[in-house]
Formats: sequence, C-alpha cells, structure tokens
Amino acid sequence: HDEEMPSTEIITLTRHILADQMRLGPAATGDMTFLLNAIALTSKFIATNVRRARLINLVGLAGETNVQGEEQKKLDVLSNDIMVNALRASGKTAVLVSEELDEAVIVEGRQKGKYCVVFDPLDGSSNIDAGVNIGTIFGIYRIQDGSEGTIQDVLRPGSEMVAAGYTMYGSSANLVISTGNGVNGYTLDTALGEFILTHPNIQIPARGKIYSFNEGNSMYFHEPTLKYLESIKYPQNGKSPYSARYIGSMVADVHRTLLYGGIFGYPDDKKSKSGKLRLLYEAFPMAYLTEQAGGLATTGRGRILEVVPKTIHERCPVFLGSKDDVADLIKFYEAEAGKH
Ligand code: P6P
Repeated sequence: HDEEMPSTEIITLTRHILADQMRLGPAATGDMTFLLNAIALTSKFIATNVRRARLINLVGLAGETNVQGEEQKKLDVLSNDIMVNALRASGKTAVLVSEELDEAVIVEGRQKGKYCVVFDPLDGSSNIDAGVNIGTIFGIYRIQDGSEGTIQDVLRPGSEMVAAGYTMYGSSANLVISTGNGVNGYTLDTALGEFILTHPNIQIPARGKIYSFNEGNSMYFHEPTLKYLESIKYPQNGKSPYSARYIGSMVADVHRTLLYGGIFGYPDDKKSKSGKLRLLYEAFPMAYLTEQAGGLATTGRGRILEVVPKTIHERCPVFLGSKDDVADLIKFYEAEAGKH
C-alpha cells in the first residue's frame, strides 16, 4: 500500500495501565486503574477548555462577552471543580487536596474509596493568555491501614506515594505517569479521545546541558545557589557553559528536563524562606517522577520525597533533574553545611 497504513497496535492509557495492573497480579483490584482513568478523563475535559479558553479570552477581550455569552468561570476554578467532582464520583478516593481549596475534602459514605489524591488542577494558569504550556499535577497515596481517610493520610512523605503524574496542555495534551515502575508518557489523540502511549519508559539523561532557574531572583539567592550557577555559567577546565531555558510553568520546565536532561530549580532564598513551589502537589509528584526516571530531586539539604509535610499547602525548595547535575548542586549545599 502506498498510503501509510494506520497502526493496529495502539497502546491506549487504559490498556497500558491494565497491563501494569496485571503485573501486580490478583492482589490488584483495579481501583488504581479506574482512578487513573478518571484522572485522564478530567485531563481531556481540561484540555478542551484550555483550548477553548484561549479563544474565549482573546475573543472575550475584543467583544466584552465570550463566544458562548455564558459567564466564563475562571479556568483554574473550572479545572478544580471537574477534578473534585470526577474523583469523588469515582468512588475510589477518601481524601482530596487541591491547590484551589484551603481545606482538604474528605469523601464520605458510599463514594469513599482507598486512595488520596493531591493535585494542582491548573498550574501556571497565569500564562494562559500568552499561549504558554500549563498543566495539571497530581500525586496519589493509599490511605493508611485502619484509617477511614483523614488529613493524616496526606501529611506523609512523598516516598509513600503510590503514583504521580502531570498533564501538560500545549500543542497537544501530554499525560506523564508513574505507578512506581518507571515513567510513561501518553499523547491525547483527539480523534479517538484516547491517550496513546508515545513515550514508553522515559529515562532522564545522567547529565544535561540546560539549567532552568528564575535568575530574576538572583539578588535574593543564598550562597550555594549562586556558587552552583556560577560553576555552570563560567565553567573552569575548558567546559562549555550550560544553556538557560526557563518557561515559568513548572509542568513545561519539568517535562523538558525529563526529556532533555539538565536541572530545574526553584530555590528558597532571602525573599521566599521555603521557596515558592508547594510540597504536596508540585514538589512531591515531580520529585517522584524524576526519581522514577533515574534522576534526583532535592531541597538542597535532603531528598524531597523524605520531607514530612506539616500542613497541606506548605512550600518547599526544589532542585530536580539529571542525577549528575543535581549531585553537583548538592556539593555546594554540603560545603555550606560543612562550614557551620
Ligand atoms: P516565577 C507558576 O505560577 C508556578 O507556580 C510554577 O508553575 C512555576 O514553575 C513558578 O510558579 C514560576 O514562578 O516566580 O519564576 O514566576
């Protein structure tokens, strides 16, 4: 045949995580599979609305009312509502934590399940009018044995998560997930309405050539951060300097780091005592994915996944990426610690 025959071997998200579930054997009840499918559905819904909002925002600005004329809900509120509703309705969750909600949602009655989902429904949404990629970030804990599902089930180190992922909304929707057995990437085929496996077994390069920091905060940076950046911008022994890439949307910066390597950092500094990124639903999921892809994720003083959260919206310094690059950064923090 001269025209390209469509592949008849398409691995959809559902098929791929079902295979993953079978790997776990009869103990797996399929609840995680069902839960991840519910999350995938919300990502499809959000992807559609992000795409439409770009049009509405632009048209809205011109004509005062948007194309549908309906009251346009803020996209991040809309994204939060679809996720809370879909996760509660899945019957697989007991506790939900959202960047958009001050308090955790405790699921009661028949709908209560055994998983806790912490999420940022639309991270980076301030970038949407510029057409910059934004995303949904999520992490999943199983409730602790004997627990009915309380806030204590999510105030646990990220190392106790059983899954994490993000969906990046750009020219296409990319869903990247790990259930503890490596990292896989799926791309939404809008014709099928299915996420198709496009990036099996993502492995971050051991070292990259890109650093991703907001250097606009340099005047506030602590010594170790400044010294590390100096070492890659003015390298000794004839090495080439690293390239700077900073999108200002965590999902996009982390996605590029996973695929191309290098280091992403949002340090704590004199202005932001604990940095800016949230521990539970930004730092933990991205650290989980980075480690599953063979990279490192540190606060500068220790492994991000070992931090024990005290409150659900607390912040945490983040340095993550290629293991050799992050190891180089850690040396500067150890030198600093060694001084005292
Ligand atoms: P800054 C977006 O607002 C966000 O929460 C992350 O997605 C992103 O990495 C960070 O803040 C960007 O922050 O201070 O560099 O604009």
